[in-house]
Amino acid sequence: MTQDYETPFSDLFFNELTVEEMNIRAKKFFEKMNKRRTTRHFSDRHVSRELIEIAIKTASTAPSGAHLQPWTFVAISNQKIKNQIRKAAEVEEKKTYSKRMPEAWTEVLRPLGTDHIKEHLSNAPWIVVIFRQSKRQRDNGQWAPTYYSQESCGIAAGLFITAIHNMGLTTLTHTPSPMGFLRDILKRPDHEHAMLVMPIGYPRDDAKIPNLKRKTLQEISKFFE
Ligand code: IYR
Repeated sequence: MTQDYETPFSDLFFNELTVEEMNIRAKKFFEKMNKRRTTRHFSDRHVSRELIEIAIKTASTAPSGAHLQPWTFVAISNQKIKNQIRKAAEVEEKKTYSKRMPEAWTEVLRPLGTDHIKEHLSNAPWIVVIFRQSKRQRDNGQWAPTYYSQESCGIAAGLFITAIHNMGLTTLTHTPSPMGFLRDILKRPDHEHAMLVMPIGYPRDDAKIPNLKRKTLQEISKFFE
């Protein structure tokens, strides 16, 4: 069924490639993404606001439930605010690591070597916090729900991480728990929920990554042909 609000899926949006070109691009992109790793060791080297803006715009190309785009990206380079966020995150994380995490959780975190010290929050030149909007406001001011906001923001976060990696920088998906303090510090409204904190920058010269292996295709997939 064609509807008058639809525009053609023209070459503005879709360009068919040869099968050969598809294979070349697919492999190249996989190789690029397979080199993405997460480090907690950031340098304080300057990164331009423009690059962060482009990463946010890339993230916001994500599909979302009913196209409500239920996300707000708060980008912080202000050192005082970064310090404030680090301090508040460490207070919560100290309680989480020492009291709130059950053994089944610490068991899987141990090989990653994480702890409550969050130096990446004050060292990295930028921190971007993704807030998920659980409601939307109609033009007349009334409130209404958003749909699949977790999924939508998860997809947007994936695109953000990909954009950062593609531009030659690194980011970390940090999840201080609980995250309520971010709404207070960053003055976001009640219907916005902090979902991920992502420091962005260059890795430090002595940056380390954990010794991890990715699961094989056989382990992660099943095909029915
Ligand atoms: N949120 C804490 C703990 C943590 C939890 C998981 I699951 C990780 O994969 C890594 C860390 C933190 O960000 O340190």
